[in-house]
Amino acid sequence: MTKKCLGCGSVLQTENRELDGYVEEKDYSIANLCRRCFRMKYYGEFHFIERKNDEFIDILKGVSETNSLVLYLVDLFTLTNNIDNINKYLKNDTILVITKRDIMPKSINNDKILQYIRNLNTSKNIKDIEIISSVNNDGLDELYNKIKKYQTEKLVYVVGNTNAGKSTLINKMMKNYSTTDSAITTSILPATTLGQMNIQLDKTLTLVDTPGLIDESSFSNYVDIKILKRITPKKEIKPKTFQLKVGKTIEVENLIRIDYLGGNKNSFTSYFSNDLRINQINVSTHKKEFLEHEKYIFDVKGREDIVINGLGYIKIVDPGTVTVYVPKGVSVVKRDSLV
Ligand SMILES: Nc1nc2c(ncn2[C@@H]2O[C@H](COP(=O)(O)OP(=O)(O)OP(=O)(O)O)[C@@H](O)[C@H]2O)c(=O)[nH]1
Ligand SMILES: [Mg+2]
Repeated sequence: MTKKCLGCGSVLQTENRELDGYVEEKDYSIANLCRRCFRMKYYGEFHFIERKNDEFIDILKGVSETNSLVLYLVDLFTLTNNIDNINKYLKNDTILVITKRDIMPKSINNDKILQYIRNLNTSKNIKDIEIISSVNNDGLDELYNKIKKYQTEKLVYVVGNTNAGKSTLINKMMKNYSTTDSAITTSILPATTLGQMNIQLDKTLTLVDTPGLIDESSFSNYVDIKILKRITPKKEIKPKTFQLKVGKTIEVENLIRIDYLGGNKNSFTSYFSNDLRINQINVSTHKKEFLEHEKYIFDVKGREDIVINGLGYIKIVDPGTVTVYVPKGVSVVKRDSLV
């Protein structure tokens, strides 16, 4: 009989240490974690995994053949108007769960976030929305009640992009609402969960953890683990406001840069991990490395955010023209301001 890793859901195997689920032969009979999960959990050692999204899409297709309720998790920090793209694969009733509320400033009103999402005209499958923080336990009772309200079968699938916080939520729900705990591996790395895992909360509810969709346009795919740790916010973000005249630029270390090219004196507020150094300099003195980046030009109508996928965003109050330089492959989009 095959055995699964309780951390990532991959099938345990002793043949190939390069593949998912590897354990040493001598440990197989007692192991309940693969080597990768074991090293992550007990030694904080990270190991990037290459993943193809075909697998994720196959899982969604499988889910769409059931009548189960789906929890679709979206990280508030990376919220943009393409959150609905998962619905081309799913027709199940869905609760949209916006995660990691704790890292966003309290000054952002939850009603404003809900309004932003409603304005997107998301698909009819989305029956309800809940904004949560698994870390602070915000919104979890409300989410639990909504699951009970909309649930049609025992199985409820938890899906979303990698790093959205699926496994963290399930661990927390087990802690809160079950007599047993789960210890699914969670980490800042993309693709931590590698296989489906059924986690039974009680007799009537089993949550199914799934591997996430890798968002290839996220910053997290273009940096090493050291930088990934720094760009990932751990605490409530402290926004920084700059009053800029044309010809000035804001740089976030040597990661990205935003030049102010046209408009009156304008207010820019940055929302990035507190660990990152953000400076205002003259456009003409920018660092050379930025020349390797991809360049995007935006005409801002005012009260809009420029979102750099996976890194953060800048709110711009008045109309103007900006140029944004980001590593090639990272997406940059404009949205109505969240605040
Ligand atoms: N600040 C904060 N961090 C969170 C929260 N939920 C999850 N995280 C962090 O986000 C990262 C990803 O969490 P996971 O639970 O592993 O995400 P996942 O969706 O299961 O990711 P994959 O398994 O790769 O698909 C981890 O570093 C978590 O600690 C939250 O509510 N607040
Ligand atoms: Mg996971």
